Amino acid sequence: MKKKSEKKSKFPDPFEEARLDKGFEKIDDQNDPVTMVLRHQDVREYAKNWKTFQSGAKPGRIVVPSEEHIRDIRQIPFEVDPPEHGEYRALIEDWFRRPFNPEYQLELSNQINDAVDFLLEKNTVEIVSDFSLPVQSKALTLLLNVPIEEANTWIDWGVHVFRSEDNPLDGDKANILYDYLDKQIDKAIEHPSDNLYSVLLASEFKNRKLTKEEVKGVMILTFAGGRDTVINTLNNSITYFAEHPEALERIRNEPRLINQATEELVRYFSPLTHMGRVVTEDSYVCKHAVKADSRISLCWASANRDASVFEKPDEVIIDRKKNPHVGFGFGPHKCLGEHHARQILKTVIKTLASKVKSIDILDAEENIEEWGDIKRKVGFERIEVNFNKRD
Ligand code: EMZ
Repeated sequence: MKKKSEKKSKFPDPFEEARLDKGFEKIDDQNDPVTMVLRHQDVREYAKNWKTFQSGAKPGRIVVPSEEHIRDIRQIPFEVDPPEHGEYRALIEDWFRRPFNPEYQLELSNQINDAVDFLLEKNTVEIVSDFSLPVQSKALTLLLNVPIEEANTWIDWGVHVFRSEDNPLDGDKANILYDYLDKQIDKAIEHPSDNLYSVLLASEFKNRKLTKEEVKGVMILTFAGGRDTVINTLNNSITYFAEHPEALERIRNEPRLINQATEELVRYFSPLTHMGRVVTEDSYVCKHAVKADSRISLCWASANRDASVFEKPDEVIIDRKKNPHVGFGFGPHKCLGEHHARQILKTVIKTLASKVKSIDILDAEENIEEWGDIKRKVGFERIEVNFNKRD
C-alpha cells in the first residue's frame, strides 16, 4: 500500500523524546561535540548567562555547523560578549528599527505586491527562486538603504551565503561575499552616502571610528543571518496557507490576526534550529557535566515545541494568545533583524490574504538537516505551485 503522504506544511519535532527525557542531546559537529539544550526554560536561562556560555569565542565557532574554517572575521555584535556587545549594538539598534517607519513599510508593501502579482500571472511557479529569494533580496536593499538593483547580484548567490548545494561550508562561496563587501566598503569610503556602510563607517566606538574590519563584521552578519532564515520562513508559510486556505480567509476577515499569525509561524517553523555558545568553565547543563572550551547549543526549535509552555505545540494556532517563542533567540543576543523579518512576513501574509484565493502544491522537495540520528525538516529546496486569484 502506498504510504499516505504527510502534509507538506507539517514540520515534525525531532527533539520531543530527548527534551522530556533528559533535556539535552549530544551531537558531533566536525569532531567537536555539542550539547544541545532542549527545554524552553533552560534555553532562556543559558542564553542570559553569557559569562559561562560565551559568544565571543573564535569567529565562526558558535555557529553549528562551525564556520571556523571559512571565516576569520568576527560577526558583530553577534560574536561579541557584553559589555562590548551592548556598545556595538547601541550603534546600530536604531538603524535596525527603521522597519517601523511608514515609508519603509510602504516600499516593502510595493515590492511584495509586485512579487505576488508575478506569482498570480504565471501558471506554475517555483516558490524558492521565483518568490522567496527575490523577496528577501529586494527587502534587504531597504534594510541597507541601497538601490534595489543591488538585489540582482545577491539573487545570483542563491539561498545561503556560506552553503552551496553539495557543500554545507563553502569557502569559495563565502569569498564572493567577502570580496563584494570589501568593494562596497571602499566605495562608501570614497563616496559617503546614507546607506548602512556609510553610517557604520561614520560611527564611533570607544572614541574612535569603526575599522573596516568591524564594518565588514556587521555587514557579514546582516547578509548571512537573515538569508536562509527569512527565505525558509516564507517558503514554509506559503505551504501552510496552501494547505490551510481557511486560515487565509480568516485573516482576510480579521486582519488584526496578522500579528499573532506571524509570531505563530515563526514559532512553529523556527527558522534557525539552534545557536552555539562556548563553555568558559567546567559546569553543568541540565544536570549534565560540560567541560570548559566545549560547546553547547541553545535549541530554539526544540524550546518552541516545549509542551510545558505551549499548548498543543505541534499545531499552528494562528490566533495563539500567549506565545513567548524564542524563534528570534533570547537574551542579549536576540535577533537584530527581527523587526525587518517580521515586517516581511506580515506584509506577505497581508498581500496573500487580499489577492489569493487558493494555492495548489504540485511538487516539493524538502530540506532536511541531519545531526547524527536527529533529522529536522527546516524547509524546502524547491516547491512548485499554482496560485489562484481571488475573483
Ligand atoms: C550567522 C548566523 C546568524 C552565520 C542569527 O544567525 O546565521 C547563519 O546563517 C550564518 O551562517 O554566519 O550569521
